[in-house]
Amino acid sequence: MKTEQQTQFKTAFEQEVYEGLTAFPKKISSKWFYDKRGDKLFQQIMALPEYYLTGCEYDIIDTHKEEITNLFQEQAGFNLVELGAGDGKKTKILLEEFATKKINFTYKPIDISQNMLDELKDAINQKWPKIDIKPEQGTYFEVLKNLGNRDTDRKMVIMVLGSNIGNLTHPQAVDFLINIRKSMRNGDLLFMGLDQKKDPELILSAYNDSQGITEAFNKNLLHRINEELESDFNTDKFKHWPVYDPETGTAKSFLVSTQDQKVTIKKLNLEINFTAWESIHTEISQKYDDDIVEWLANEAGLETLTQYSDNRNRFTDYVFKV
Ligand code: AVJ
Repeated sequence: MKTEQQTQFKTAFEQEVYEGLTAFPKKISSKWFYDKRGDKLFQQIMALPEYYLTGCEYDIIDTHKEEITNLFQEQAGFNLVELGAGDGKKTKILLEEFATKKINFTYKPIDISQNMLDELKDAINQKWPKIDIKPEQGTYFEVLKNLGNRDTDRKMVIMVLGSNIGNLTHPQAVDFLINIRKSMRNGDLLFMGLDQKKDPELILSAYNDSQGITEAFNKNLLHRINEELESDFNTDKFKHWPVYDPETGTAKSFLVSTQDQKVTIKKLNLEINFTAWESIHTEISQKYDDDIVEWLANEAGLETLTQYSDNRNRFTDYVFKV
C-alpha cells in the first residue's frame, strides 16, 4: 500500500507529510514551516520580547563588528556566503561596517524562500548600491553541493546565524558541518551562531510566547497542508505544546490533538485518525554549550578559532576554520 502510494508523490512535501502522518509517533519536519505566511510569522517571532535569540546575536555582532571585520577581511577580497539569510537583520550590521570601510567583498545570501531573498536584495540595493549581491534560492543541501565546485580562489566566509542549525539532531548537524567543511579551503571561515543552554524557563517562554505567535507559526504547518494538499485540519482542535529537556538541551514542539478526530488529505488520498491527546512532533530547537560545540566541530574536522558571546552568555557566535 505504502509503496504504491509513494510512486504518486509529486513533491517532497507530499511525500514527507504522507510518511510523517502515517508514522508512529506522528511527525512533520519544521523545514515546512516557511511558506509565505510562515516567513512573516517567523519575522514576528524574531521581534518578540520572549524570543531573546535575535536580540542577543544582534548585540554580539554589533559589539564585535570591528574584530569580526578584521577576521573576514582579505587583501584580494572575500565571498560572504550566508545560509538561511532571511531578512538579513543581523548581517546588515556587518554590511554597513564593510561598506563604510570600503572592504572588497561579495555577498551571497542563500535562503529557501525566494520572497525573503527578493526583499533582502531590494533593501540592500537601496541602502548600499555598491554592494555586489548575488542571492541564490535553494535548500542548504543543494547549495552546499555548489559551494564545493566554486571556480574562485577567493577566501570564502560562510555564515549560519540565528541558531538555524538547531533544527537538526546532532548526527544531522555533524553531516551538515562535514558538508560545509568539504567546501572549505585553508583560510576560509565558518561563522556560526548557536543558542546556549540556560534557565529552562527562558528557553521555554521563547517557544511559548504570550501573544501566541509561535503557536500560530507551529499551526501554520496544518494550514499549509490544508492549502497545498487539500485537507481539512481544524487548527482549533490542536494544542501548541513546547517542552525543554535541560539534560539533552533539546527544545521540542508538538501539536497535540485535543480530541478523537479524523482528517482527510485529498491530494494524498489519505485519511488520518487522531486519538485524543495524540501528538505530532514538529520541531526541535537544540541548545548548546562549549563542550557540545567542540565535540560537533571535532566530529566534522573543524577547529574553533574564536568565539563571541553576549554579556549574559545566552548566545554564542563561533568562528571555525579547517
Ligand atoms: C530559525 C530554527 C532558529 O528554532 O529557534 C522559532 C525557529 N521555531 N520559534 C528556532 C523557531 C519557533 C528557530 N530557528
